Amino acid sequence: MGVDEMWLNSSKIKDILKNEVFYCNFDEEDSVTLRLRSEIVNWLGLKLTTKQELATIKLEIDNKLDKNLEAYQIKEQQIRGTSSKGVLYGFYAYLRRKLIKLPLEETSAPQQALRMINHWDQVDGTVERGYAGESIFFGRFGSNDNTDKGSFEVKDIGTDIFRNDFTRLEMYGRFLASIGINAISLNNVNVRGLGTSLIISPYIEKVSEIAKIFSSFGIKTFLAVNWSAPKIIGKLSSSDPLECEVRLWWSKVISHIYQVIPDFGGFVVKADSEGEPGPYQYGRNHAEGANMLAEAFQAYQGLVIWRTFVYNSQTDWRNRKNDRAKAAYENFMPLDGKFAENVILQIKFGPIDFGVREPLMPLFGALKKTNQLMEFQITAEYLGQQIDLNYSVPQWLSMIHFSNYGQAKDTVRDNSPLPSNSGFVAINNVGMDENWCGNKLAQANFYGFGRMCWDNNLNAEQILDEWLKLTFTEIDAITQKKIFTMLISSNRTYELYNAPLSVGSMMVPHYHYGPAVNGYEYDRWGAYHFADCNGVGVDRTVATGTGYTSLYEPSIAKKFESLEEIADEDLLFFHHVNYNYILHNGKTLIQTIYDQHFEGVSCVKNYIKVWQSVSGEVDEDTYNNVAERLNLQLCNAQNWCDQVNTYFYRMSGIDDNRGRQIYK
Ligand code: GCW
Repeated sequence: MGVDEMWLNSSKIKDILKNEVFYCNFDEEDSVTLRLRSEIVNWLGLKLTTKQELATIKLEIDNKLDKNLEAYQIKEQQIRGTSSKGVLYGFYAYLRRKLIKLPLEETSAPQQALRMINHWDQVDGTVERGYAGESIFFGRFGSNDNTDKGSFEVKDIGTDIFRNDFTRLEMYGRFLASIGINAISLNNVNVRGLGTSLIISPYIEKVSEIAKIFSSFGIKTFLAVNWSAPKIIGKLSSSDPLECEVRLWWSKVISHIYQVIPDFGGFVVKADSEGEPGPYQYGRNHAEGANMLAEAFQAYQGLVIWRTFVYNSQTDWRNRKNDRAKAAYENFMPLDGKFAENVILQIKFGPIDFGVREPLMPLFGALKKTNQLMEFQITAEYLGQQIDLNYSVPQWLSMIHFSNYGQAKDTVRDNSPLPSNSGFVAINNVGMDENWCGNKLAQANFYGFGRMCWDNNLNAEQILDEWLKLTFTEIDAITQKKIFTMLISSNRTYELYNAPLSVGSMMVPHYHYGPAVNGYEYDRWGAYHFADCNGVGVDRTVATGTGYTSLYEPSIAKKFESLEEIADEDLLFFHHVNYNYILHNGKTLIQTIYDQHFEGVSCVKNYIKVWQSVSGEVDEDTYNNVAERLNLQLCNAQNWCDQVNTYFYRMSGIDDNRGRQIYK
């Protein structure tokens, strides 16, 4: 099997496109050239002139169409755009609509200005939290071990850290453009070893080759930086953002980057987080840190994307008043309005860390004077790592549509003072695996992320239906429905056996796959469940707990605070209750824990049966790939069920009222 091209892989499209490199030429301001062979144009049914083998098609750009410079209109077999990028998106929309047989008429503009992908790829070729093979950018090609991730010492071995597989990157760029992505950062936010030097020569010149490819698909390239770079690679004595020589060093580095990559996007910064250096080391706050970089970027319209994942990862578990969920809010809310216009805060959707159920991070809605990006994780670090089925779009959309401090139609965009500097960002799930994502069905998440950035009024069902029709063009409606049913329920299924009623954090430390009920309980990371013989859950109420509920708008705070009003599935994130506590579902807490875990296992058994019934209907590679992973998922679900149920039986001494197998 050759490299799969995600939704652009179906034989129908492939026959037409025959691996043709087709891209937009953005050189001319007011027109765009799509290089397409004549048979493609004929198949598309576009009214365009063609020339022998290769057709050069001039498409009209209409700036009056919409103020949004990425909008398109498909009408009377013409694609028009408010800019060349609009035409590019219009082209893919046309292709999509044609394949799923929708009317070839549409006017559309993206809802989110920034639609960004973060790679956590490292210069030694590994990918932090990557479950689909090695990095598509970097590899260990040098004769010596070119990085030492544990130390900040830089060993210079030249530029053979790059993979130079530009065919693959072209495919990737095409896929990204086809789902509307317009920004990408290439390297892990934990920037270590040689990775620190990507921003300077000779590495930045190689980055520019990659950036050129992405540029041709309308995508801006960003790099993650190490806050201490002035000390580490600049050999300065300090990285204090208020020191003149530090500011000068950064502005020189940034000005050089723009000489090499004129359309460079900017930096992504993880500072003062999980051991990474940051402005706190010098007694400066995050606004002082970010604004220092922003100033250097101003002349080039570059951006500083500053992450808010800042919490004390050295917590004393003995002190029940500590609450990691409050950390980002406490660090950043006092700085609202203090960030420069070209700074954007990148904020994880929930207050802990991409769990299968978390409430919305309370900074959303509360921040009104700071540009924002909502951060998602497509790579399923805590959600089954692309072994277990987990179509996460339903969960993401519920975060986007949760309204805190109401009114805003679009929480992120409408609360950002400069809406063009706001949007959604996600950690991607691709690597060198032939199907990019490890699990073929995990492509749905990547596709879905792009689509929800473009239009978050689409619902999870629509997006999934679209993806299935585009990806499995050959299968019949019944088979499609079967796969649909598996995927649409998969996030909930994972939740059933992973985290009882949103308690979270019962997974194997560091790896985050499989159960270890007390794995984090007596550790420094601030992720606890506080189970004892009387009950379980984290009391985050104002009345008796950490007071986290008060960070929300009063009507929401009241709902979370109150046992009568809180939804069952949110219960243990906010309250510590005893095992005989009766939930809204009419059952006790302990019985609900047992029932959910058994139900989770039985859902996975059912997925296996359904998948067996599609054998012969989907292609063999996909069939085997998913079948193998479903079997692993069943072991995982069973393991969770057995360990969690046994643990709570031993804690509570209460039997399952249906007498099912619980190991005692
Ligand atoms: O979820 C945690 C991950 C880390 C990651 C960190 C972050 C890149 O376990 O691997 O580091 O989040 O988001 O910075």
